[in-house]
Amino acid sequence: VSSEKSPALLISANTERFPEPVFPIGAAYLADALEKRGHPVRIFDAGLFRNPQKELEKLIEALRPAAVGISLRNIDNAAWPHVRSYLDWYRTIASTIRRSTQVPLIIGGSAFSIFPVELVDMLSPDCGVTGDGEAAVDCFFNSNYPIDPSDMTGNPSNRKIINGRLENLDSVAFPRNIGAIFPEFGRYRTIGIQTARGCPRHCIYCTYPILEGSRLRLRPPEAVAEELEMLCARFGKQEFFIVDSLFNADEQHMERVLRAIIARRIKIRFSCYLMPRMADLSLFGLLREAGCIAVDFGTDSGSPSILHALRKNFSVQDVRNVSAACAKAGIDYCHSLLFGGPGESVDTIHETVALMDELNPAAIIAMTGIRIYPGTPLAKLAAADGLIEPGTSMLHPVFYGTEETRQDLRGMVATISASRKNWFMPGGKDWSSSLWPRLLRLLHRSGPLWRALSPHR
Ligand code: B12
Ligand code: SF4
Repeated sequence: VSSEKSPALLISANTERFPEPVFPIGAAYLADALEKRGHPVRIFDAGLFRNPQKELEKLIEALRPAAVGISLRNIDNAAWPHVRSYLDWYRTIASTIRRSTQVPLIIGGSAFSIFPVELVDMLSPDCGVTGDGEAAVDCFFNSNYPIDPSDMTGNPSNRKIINGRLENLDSVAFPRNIGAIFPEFGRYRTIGIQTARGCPRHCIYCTYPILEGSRLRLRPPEAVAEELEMLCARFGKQEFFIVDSLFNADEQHMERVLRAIIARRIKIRFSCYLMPRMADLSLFGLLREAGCIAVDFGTDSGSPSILHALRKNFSVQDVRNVSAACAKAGIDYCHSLLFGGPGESVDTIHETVALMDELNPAAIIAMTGIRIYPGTPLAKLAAADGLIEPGTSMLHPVFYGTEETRQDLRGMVATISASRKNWFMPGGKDWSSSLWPRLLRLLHRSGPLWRALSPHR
């Protein structure tokens, strides 16, 4: 098959609409890497169609792709107790592709990186890539792609798995011809942008070091600013989400990116995730100057003992300092909380509530029940505590603690939340068919949804 004529088809399988549809940035970066290797690409985003299966069949028929890649972002919504798993849909997509074409099928994405063996077993691709997809694009067009022999042990599914890891991120780029390769690009108002990968911390429940590695790898700040300028000038995009696990994981890098944006005088608005600790609090002013309108702090708890148990590297005083600095800079902020970790009690919940009442942020996103992922310290702890059987698959979501403890916690957090206007519980109801988030988005077009929900507005 001539790859000149037949493109690789990259499918973003994500159809989740809560809190809102997210731009398929993984597929976009991968598309750029494929194009740089001389392979034309077409991106199909299942989340944008009423009947994605039918649209996909039509597209494969019309396009006759030379290879098909599926990007698997979420396994489930991780929101106990209204958990929604997307696995049935992924099976449907994979079988639709297999019925429609004989070309190689490659899978990747964060869901795949967390559960590679299980998803190879379930979806039977020709190959699966964990980590950085850009590092393994050759597997799309080379069936003899050398698979790391260290993986040739145990389950035969391992033999189809490639571990993609870029040494540095200099080659990572947003495709400049995105409008041509992704005709629906115009339908996204907020575009994701990445400035770094990796997290050197080891918070007990977190998958990020598994997904992106423990070494922080930074994109050149100039490349990030240039990309934003290009998206602004060429496509009229003005709203962005910096998808880094923590934009301030390296404060100096964040500062360089912000200064590069400011120097280009680009008129953009963006939001990001920050760790609630900043050595240089004046950076909040710089964030605002560069266009930051909303920050989501991964705070988890207001109890020192829980922060310690979760292995967070900040203190309650740090949380106070960043909240004050954020407010002073005129940036809306929310604190994301995780109730139900090891050691959580009525007292620790009260400590957290007292801190949140004191800070009174624009929004508080409260999750009860921490999802356990394989390879994390929490998985080891849960096994040692007898909460999960050794060898239990966590593909179907498993949450820390007994069902009874979680129900009690949820009751408590629901009562707290009901009497406070800025508290939201994503697991509090099944949002899948709710029109409410969409209506809210129509009324408030800028920034993350929690900002639109905030009573402060
Ligand atoms: C930023 C982010 C958000 C933002 C997104 C904002 C935006 N506008 O983009 C917000 C806050 C909205 C969000 C929401 C949610 N998120 Co989120 N999010 C992330 C985060 C931190 C980064 C995602 C990202 O953009 N990465 C950058 C891109 C470039 O990476 P990537 O997509 O993984 O792609 C790379 C590789 O995976 C690979 N690749 C990707 N596709 C393919 C395809 C092929 C064929 C190949 C070979 C390779 C490949 O190559 C790419 C380039 O290297 C990840 C954690 C993480 N570090 O990955 C969680 C993460 C994806 N989110 C997760 C979850 C659960 C959610 C929510 C369901 C939470 C909730 N209950 O509300 C929602 C779902 C929203 C939706 N509609 O889908 C989970 C998914 C795991 C799971 N349990 O299923 C993750 C992994 C975090 C975690 N807990 O581990 N999220
Ligand atoms: S929770 Fe945040 S700081 Fe902790 S390991 Fe994950 S990404 Fe890093």
